[in-house]
Amino acid sequence: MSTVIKGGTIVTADLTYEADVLIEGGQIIEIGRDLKGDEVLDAAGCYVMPGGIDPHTHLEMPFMGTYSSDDFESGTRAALAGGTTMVVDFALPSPGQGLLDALQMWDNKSTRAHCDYSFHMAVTWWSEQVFNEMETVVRERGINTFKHFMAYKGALMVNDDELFASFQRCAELGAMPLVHAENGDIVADLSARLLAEGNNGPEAHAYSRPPAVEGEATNRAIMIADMAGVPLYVVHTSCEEAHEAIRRARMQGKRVYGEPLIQHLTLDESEYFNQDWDHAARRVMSPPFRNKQHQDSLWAGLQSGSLSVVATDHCAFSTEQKRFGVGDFTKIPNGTGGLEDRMPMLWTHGVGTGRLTPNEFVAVTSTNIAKILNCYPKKGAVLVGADADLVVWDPDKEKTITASSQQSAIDYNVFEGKQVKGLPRFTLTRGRVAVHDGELRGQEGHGEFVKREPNTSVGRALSTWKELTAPRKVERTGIPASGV
Ligand code: DUC
Ligand code: ZN
Ligand code: ZN
Ligand code: ZN
Repeated sequence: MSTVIKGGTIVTADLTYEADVLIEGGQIIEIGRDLKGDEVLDAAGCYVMPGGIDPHTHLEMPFMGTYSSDDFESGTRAALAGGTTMVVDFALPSPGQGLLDALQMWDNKSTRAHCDYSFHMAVTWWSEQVFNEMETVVRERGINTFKHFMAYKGALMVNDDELFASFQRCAELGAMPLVHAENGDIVADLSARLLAEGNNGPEAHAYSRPPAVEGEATNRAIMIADMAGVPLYVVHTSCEEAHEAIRRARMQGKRVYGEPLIQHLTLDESEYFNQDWDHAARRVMSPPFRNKQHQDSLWAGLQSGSLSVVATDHCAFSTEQKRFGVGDFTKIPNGTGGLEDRMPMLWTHGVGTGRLTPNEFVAVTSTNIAKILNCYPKKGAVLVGADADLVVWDPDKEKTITASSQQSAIDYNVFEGKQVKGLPRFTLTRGRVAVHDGELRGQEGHGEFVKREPNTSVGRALSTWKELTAPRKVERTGIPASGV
């Protein structure tokens, strides 16, 4: 059976043109005028774009004494409702647990996915076992990205020696390290001090993680990656200090990528102040929301290309879970949702305001990350032979975001009451219509794991540091006698 998307305007990261798209066997088989198919999807007045890719989700993640509330079923259903057709989640070993063991757990969780998905592998501790298993993860499991937490001291955090060892291993394997860049030692110190002073509310979470904490760690990670000769992807870039480090590195020719979240682009630190406890706690995530200047910096980064990708870090906790932290902000589970709202919110606040063109929108929601993660043009493209992961986007369709109509399993939405203009008319996952005019027709278990090959550009065209500092044998005379 074939499907034709008729009468729309195709928008890719670099082209805008009118054409129909013919789909069969889950792939795009033809692009052109007046195409015919068994099933016809009317795209008049709409943009036909690559489905969104959210490279940063935490579905059913064990974290801070609980599990994030959206699993692969509700999470990918939310994704499709908002025009996202692929998610990349983090397989997270607890310290001491093997990588392959953790991966097995994520394989089991992901069987219910409605759309395609991939994993990043987290390195939460370091040992010969981790070193060895990294090779299997890359070569046999098709995972070419390794995530490192520079924060969450005493839990997930790895130190500089571990970062350096793991980054070098990534370089050998053609993999790319990712970092959660916050200085975990300083966060722990500031948190203890705030609590001791009686500052225990959710606003103290923001005080404990100022922009300098993120800027320092981002700079450090960039330098360590440079010394290891490997590219670097910085997740949830939230402030000017971190953006500045990334911008500078890129101007120096380093392959460093920054990923702002839709939450940081559109919500600011006022969410923590003059609000009731639940409102503020529901917005506790790391890094925290920032002020307007930082938001402007992130938008400028997307416009200029110094920041590459917009993600969500979707990690949803219910109000009940958030209340674990009443009386101690360090026990509020960190995380916010956004999977369903990323595309409509970015369209509304990016394209709708003139800050982004539709082509730039496609680049930062789909195509750039498909290239960075090495799954382009299977994903992130409207091309013959690509997977038919597509969104037929109606730029005139409007709604008010509200928890009562969302797909996510939690009882609130951080974007509650926000008006969006620009929503999917259809979302297709490998040719299957999963959303039609707001009506969901997802299929549990339809999602498949997307393998990603090692990256051949890794380790090349990076720093000259290795040559400059390689030990050289020095012939020296006149060495004074020791022990004088
Ligand atoms: N930040 C969050 O807010 N939640 C999940 C993990 C993270 O780094
Ligand atoms: Zn993080
Ligand atoms: Zn995260
Ligand atoms: Zn219709």
